[in-house]
Amino acid sequence: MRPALARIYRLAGRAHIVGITGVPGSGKSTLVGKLAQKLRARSMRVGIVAIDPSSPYSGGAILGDRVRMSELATDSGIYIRSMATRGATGGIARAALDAVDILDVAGFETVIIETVGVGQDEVEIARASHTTVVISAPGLGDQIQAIKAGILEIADIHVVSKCDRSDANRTLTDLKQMLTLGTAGTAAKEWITPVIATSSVSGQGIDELLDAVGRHRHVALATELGAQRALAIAEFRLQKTAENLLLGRYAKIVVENSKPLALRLMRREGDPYTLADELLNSSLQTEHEHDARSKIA
Ligand SMILES: Nc1nc2c(ncn2[C@@H]2O[C@H](COP(=O)(O)OP(=O)(O)O)[C@@H](O)[C@H]2O)c(=O)[nH]1
Ligand SMILES: [Mg+2]
Repeated sequence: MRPALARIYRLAGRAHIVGITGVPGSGKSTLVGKLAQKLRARSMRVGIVAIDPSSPYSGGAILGDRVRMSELATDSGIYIRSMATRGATGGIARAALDAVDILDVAGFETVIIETVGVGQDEVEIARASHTTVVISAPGLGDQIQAIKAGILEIADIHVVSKCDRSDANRTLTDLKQMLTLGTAGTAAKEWITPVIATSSVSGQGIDELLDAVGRHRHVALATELGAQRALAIAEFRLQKTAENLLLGRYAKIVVENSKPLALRLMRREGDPYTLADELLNSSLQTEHEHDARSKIA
């Protein structure tokens, strides 16, 4: 598996990776469905990685009516991968990033990642995508949810969804107000973060959103801002993979070595910090010995 993924990574790098985030129920999956539909109509191939086990993507249900569903079943221009997996330490799993590479290499021009909408993956998505879309929705509490989640700043594009609802205007005004308060004077000149009102029911704003995504793609590919982002993405990928390898290597050994130390901890012969240090040191030692032995063998 690893050699294959390694080769895939080196071949990847052509797709435009778009992250979609927002709290559960904000309309991410529905919007992704609409975007995918539009992109298909423009003959673009779309890959979707949904890091959300509850996404209603199975069986092609994503694009609405039955006729569409049967069309989709034979449409090789769209591929949807739902992954229930999350990273061992929360956040976006390494496997999700690998899945994006695979779709990239398979020739999908756009790969959309839909996040779960809770926890660490919300912040991480900005370091896994070229373009991050943050969704705020009316009817989910009277505050802009993105503020609470700490993801207001990660948006390249803001969306206020469900604009067919009468309370959406309030959300739109609140969001715009928050943005003028927060980012005065700090905006990069290459890109001004737009705020787009959409409705997956009426179709309002979907074209506008796609255009903004397209314009931001250009920023991501052809500007200094984009180059900085690309480096941040690579850094994240490296850290994520290292973290994964680290856990994979030590998890078992740590478990094996922990019993005697736990006994000492229970008897209060040591404190958690000192003993945890000892556990890590002895595990590293064991790992080195394993390594040395496998090199001799
Ligand atoms: N009125 C309205 N409801 C929507 C819209 N988009 C999604 N919804 C509803 O909002 C709920 C959550 O949608 P979903 O796409 O699953 O949100 P997610 O959890 O963010 O992926 C569902 O009941 C949708 O039918 C919209 O544009 N207008
Ligand atoms: Mg969803």
